[in-house]
Amino acid sequence: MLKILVLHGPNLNLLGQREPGIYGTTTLATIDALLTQEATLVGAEVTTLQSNHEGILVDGIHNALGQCHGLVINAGAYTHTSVALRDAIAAVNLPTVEVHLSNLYKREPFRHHSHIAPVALGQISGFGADSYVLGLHALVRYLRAQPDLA
Ligand code: DHK
Repeated sequence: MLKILVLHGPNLNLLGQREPGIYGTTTLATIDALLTQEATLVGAEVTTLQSNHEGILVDGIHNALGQCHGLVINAGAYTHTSVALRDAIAAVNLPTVEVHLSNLYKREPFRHHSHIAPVALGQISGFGADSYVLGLHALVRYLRAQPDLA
């Protein structure tokens, strides 16, 4: 069974009511339920962690070592600021897919740079809640292609 940790960064707990024109109306609980359901369909198990605190997200990444096969992360605004999250992902060396609800490249220039992207397998941005589902599937497909996990 593939085990995946899904991390949600700051302000994503407010999904559903937060700037719905940008982030949509789907709540975080609905996204987590959707991911749990999708994971089951592909023989994976998802654990989720949302925090508004950088250090808690760093701890979550560290705790995934030896427990999870890969990470899906929407680091929220920390995407653009956090060397600590980037270093945590590099340190555990777990395959990681970066996801965003909005299309970062259609938005303000400060959102165009990601500290996570250089340590991620790839990035999915702009498909709303589906970005998470696509990210989960991309990660599972990547992991299944690894000879030791197939
Ligand atoms: C979520 C946030 O909270 C923003 O800070 C990012 C991202 C974009 C998203 O689209 O999911 O800039």
